[in-house]
Amino acid sequence: MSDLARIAEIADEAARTGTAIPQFSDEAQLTMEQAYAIQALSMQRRYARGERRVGIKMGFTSRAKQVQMGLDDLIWGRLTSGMQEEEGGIINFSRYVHPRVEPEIAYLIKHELSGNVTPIQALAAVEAVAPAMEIIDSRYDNFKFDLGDVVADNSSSSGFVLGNWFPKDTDVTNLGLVLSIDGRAQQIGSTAAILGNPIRALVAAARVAASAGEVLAPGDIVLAGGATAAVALAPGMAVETTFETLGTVAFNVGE
Ligand code: 0L1
Ligand code: MG
Repeated sequence: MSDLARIAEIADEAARTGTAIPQFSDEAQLTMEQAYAIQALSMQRRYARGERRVGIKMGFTSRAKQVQMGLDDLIWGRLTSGMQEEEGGIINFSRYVHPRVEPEIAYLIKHELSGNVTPIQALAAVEAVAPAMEIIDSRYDNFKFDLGDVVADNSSSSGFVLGNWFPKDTDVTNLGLVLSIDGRAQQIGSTAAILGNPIRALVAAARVAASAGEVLAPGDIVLAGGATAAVALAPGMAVETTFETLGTVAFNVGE
C-alpha cells in the first residue's frame, strides 16, 4: 500500500468511526496534489462500501469562513449519499467528531458542466436552487489543520441538509439569512458573502471538478460554501436557518 493510500485509510477510518486523529502535517506537510490524491483515495473506500457520489462542496468561499479558520484558498470536497441528513429530522451526533453547521446555497445540476465556464454558462446548466445547511466536521484533534490536512479530510465534508428546490431563475445573489440555535440567532448574513455571488462558487466547482478529471453531472448537487462562520453543534440543539424568500431549513441534534 502506498503512503498516500495509507493516509487515505486513516482519514477514512476517522470519518467512518467519528474518531479524532492528529493532523498529518504534524509529521510532514502534504502538497495540494498529494492532499487531493488522498481525498480521492479515501472517497474510493466509501464508494466501495456502497455510498454514491452525489456532488461536490466548495469551501472557504466566504471571508467569514476564511477568517474563522485562518486559511484563504478555495477548497473542495465530494458529497456522498451517506452524508445527506433529512430536513426536519434528527441527526445522530455520535456519528460526528465535533460537528459545526453553516448556511449554504445548493445547486442541482441539469446539464453536464466542467472546466472553464462563465457564470451565464454555469447558470444555464442548473436545474434548481435550494437553501441548505452543511454540517462540517474536521476529523482532526481540536478542529486544527493546515490546508493540506483539511483537503485530505474531504474538506471537512460530513453532512448536509437541503430545503425545498426552487426554479433556477430564483434570485439567490443577496438573500438575508439567520442561523438560529434553540430559537436564538447565532449568525446573521447574506448569500452575497459567498464569493460576492454564489454562482461564482458553481463556476469554481466546474473548474475544480475538471482538474480532478470529473464533471458536474445531471442530478449532482453543488454546495456553494458557507455564508457565515460555522457554529458548533451539541446534542439537544434545535438548528434552523431562515433564508429571505427561500424559507427555512431545520434539523435537531440527537445523541
Ligand atoms: O467552507 C467550508 O466548508 C470549509 C470546510 C473546511 C474547513 C472547516 O472545517 O471549517
Ligand atoms: Mg461549507
